[in-house]
Amino acid sequence: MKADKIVLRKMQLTLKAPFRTSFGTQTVRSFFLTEVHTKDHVGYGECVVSANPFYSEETVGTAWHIVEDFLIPMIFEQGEISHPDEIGRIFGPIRRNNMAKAALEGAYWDLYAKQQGISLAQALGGTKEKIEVGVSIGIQEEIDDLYRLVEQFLEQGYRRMKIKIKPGKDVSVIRGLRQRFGDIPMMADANSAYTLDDVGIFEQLDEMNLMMIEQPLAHDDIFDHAKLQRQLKTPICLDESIHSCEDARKAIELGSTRIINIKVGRVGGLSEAKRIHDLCREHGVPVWCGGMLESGIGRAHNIAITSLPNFSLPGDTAGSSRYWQEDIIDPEVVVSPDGTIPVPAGPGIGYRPVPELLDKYTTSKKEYARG
Ligand code: OSB
Ligand code: MG
Repeated sequence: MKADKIVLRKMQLTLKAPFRTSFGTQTVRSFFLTEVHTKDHVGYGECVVSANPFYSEETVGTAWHIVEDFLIPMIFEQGEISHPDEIGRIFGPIRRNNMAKAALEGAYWDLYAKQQGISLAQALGGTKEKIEVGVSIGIQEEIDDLYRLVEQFLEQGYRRMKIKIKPGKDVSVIRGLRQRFGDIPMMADANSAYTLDDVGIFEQLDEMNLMMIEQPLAHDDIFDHAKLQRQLKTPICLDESIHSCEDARKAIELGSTRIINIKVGRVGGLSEAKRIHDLCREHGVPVWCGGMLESGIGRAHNIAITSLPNFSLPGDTAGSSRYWQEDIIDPEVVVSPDGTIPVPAGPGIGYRPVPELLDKYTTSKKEYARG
C-alpha cells in the first residue's frame, strides 16, 4: 500500500439527545475522519477523540496536530506498507496519542481489506457472522426518563443495558431499575468517579447482580482497582486504564480487572486491539468493544473487530439511530430485533461513506499529497 494522498475532514454531528457521563455532557460530536487514497481504493478511518480532554487527554485539536505534523510525514517517508500491522512500529517513536494513531491505522486496515477484496472482519481474523450489542445510557436528571429509555432499548432488542453512574446517582438508580425491570442484563459505568473511600457504595452495588462495574476508580489506576476487586464478587471491567496490551497484561496479573472494554482508539488501533483480544483469550478474560459515540465509519471498524471470538459480551456498538438523525454511511447500522448486527461481508468496512453526507457534515478539510 502506497498512499498518493491522505485527506483529513473535521466533522460535526449533533446527537439526537445529549449524552451525560460523570465527566461531562456531549451534545455535538466533534471528531475527524481520515481517508487514505490510492489509485484504485480509498480507506476510511475515524479519530474518535472528543472536543475536550475529559475522557482522555486527546482532543480534536491535539490529534489533528499529531496526525498532520508527525504521523502523515512518517507514513509518506515510509513508502510501501505491505500490512497494517507494520504501522504500529512506524508510529513507535511517538508516545501515546493513541486516538490519533488509530485514526490513520484504521484507514490503512480498510484500504488493505479493500485491496485484498475481503471484509475488514475477515482481514482481522473475525469468525462471527453477527455480533451481540448492548447500549450505553447516559445519566438522566429524571429517573422516569431513564425508565423510559431502558424500556425503549429493551423493546429494540438490545442485549444489555449499561447505566452511567456518578456519586449520588448510583445505588438508588440501579435499585430502582432492578425493582422495575427485574433481572435484565445490566452493568454500570462510573467513568472514574469514585475512590476507595466509596467502597460502601460498591458493596451495595455488589448485591445487585450487575454483569460488571466499569472503571469505578481513577483513570490512570490499576493498583486500587485490584484492592477493590478483592472485596467484590461483581467483576470489574477496565476502560480508561488500559492503553495497550502491556497495560492489559499487568492489570490481569494484578487482579485489577476480570473483563476488558477494548476501544480501538484508546489502544492505538486495530492491531493492538487484536493483540489485547488474544492475550485476554489466553487468560480466560472476556472482552467487549466499547464506543466513543462514533459515526458510522468508526462504528463499522468496531463491528469488524467485534467479530473476533473472545468479544464474547455485548458491546456498546449500538445502531446508527441510537445516536443520529442521519448517519454518514449507506446502509446505516441497524440492530435486528434479536439485538444483533450482521457483520458485513463486502470489501473493507462494508458500509459506503456517502460523499454528499460527508460533505454536509464536514466543517473543514485538508489534503496531503506524497511529496
Ligand atoms: O466510558 O464507555 C465510555 C462515550 C464517550 C466516552 C466514554 C464512554 C462512552 C460511552 C458511549 O459509554 C458508548 C457508545 O455508545 O458509543
Ligand atoms: Mg467506559
